Amino acid sequence: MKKRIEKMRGEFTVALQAAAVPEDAEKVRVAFLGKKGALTEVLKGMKDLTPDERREVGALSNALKDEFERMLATRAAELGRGEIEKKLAAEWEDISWPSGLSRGAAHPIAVIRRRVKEIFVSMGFEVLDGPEMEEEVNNFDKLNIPPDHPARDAQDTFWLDNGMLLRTHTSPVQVRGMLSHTPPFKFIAPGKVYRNEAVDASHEHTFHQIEGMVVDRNISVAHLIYSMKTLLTGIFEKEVEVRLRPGFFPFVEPGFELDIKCLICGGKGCSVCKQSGWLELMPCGMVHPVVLRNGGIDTEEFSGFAFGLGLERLVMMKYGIDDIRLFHGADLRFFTQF
Ligand code: 2NL
Repeated sequence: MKKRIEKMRGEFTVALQAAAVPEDAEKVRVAFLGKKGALTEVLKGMKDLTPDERREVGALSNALKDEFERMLATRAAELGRGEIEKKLAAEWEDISWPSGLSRGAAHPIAVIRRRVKEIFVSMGFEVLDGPEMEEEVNNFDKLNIPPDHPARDAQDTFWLDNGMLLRTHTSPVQVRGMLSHTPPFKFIAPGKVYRNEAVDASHEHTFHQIEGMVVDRNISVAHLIYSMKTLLTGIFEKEVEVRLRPGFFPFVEPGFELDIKCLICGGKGCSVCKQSGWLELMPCGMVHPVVLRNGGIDTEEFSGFAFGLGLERLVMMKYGIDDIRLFHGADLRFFTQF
């Protein structure tokens, strides 16, 4: 009987080592320690032994039972861990491995818009917002744009079925600003604007403007030039030379075209500035008294300047981009440069 018990240890060890999953280990437990298990059968046979033999075999088999249980627990833990490791291995991801997805980047228009806003806010300007679907009065009439002006044509303006339009500039935001503020005030109106235009390298149907306006006592062209130079120095990160030429817009008088010294050749003349040494950057001027009065402002006491900045144009100059259509494109090689 002792021999039989000793032999069982070997059989048990071999069977347990062969177990591959926790369920196999359980089968081994049943085969040896279960109700009809091998060791249980041995213990059942003890009744035929002498008391001395019974004591010896009893101690031996109890010790073996304890040993089997310890081995079972150890093996079950090993197999259980193995299961978890297998699962983990299947789910494993190397978080340091480049995923192939780029982190994305801010759109160049957004980068420069943020910078322009920062510069104006630092000069005490308020940032205004307004609707993209507008009334004809706010987009044209109040701005002193005559009823027969070609800009009102369906070829230039997107008219909507409800009689309204998609704003063609951010000026209506400033009209609303004049009516909701009491002077003195200074604000900018950044936003998307729409023109019914054929798209080419320098024209888009949807583009971005930042218009601005200052109304106070004794505002002159000098304030306009100072503010624009502050803006441009901030954007181009160097001293820029500006000049004003006369320009006509119904909402300003006098009106100007503001040019900057060519950023490429420094004024010597190159292909970018078409040998003139200057780049046309933005229209601006002193707010027309009719427009001020339409905005509820007393022109005896107040005057103001205003400007209209095309963001695409500014960004193209800053980064040397030669096709406006790239901004609406999907070429990531373009967008990840800024
Ligand atoms: C443009 C327009 C300019 C303005 C816009 C303005 C607005 C009001 C009164 C007076 Cl409410 N002026 N805006 C002034 C000068 C030029 O430009 O289409 N720029 C790209």
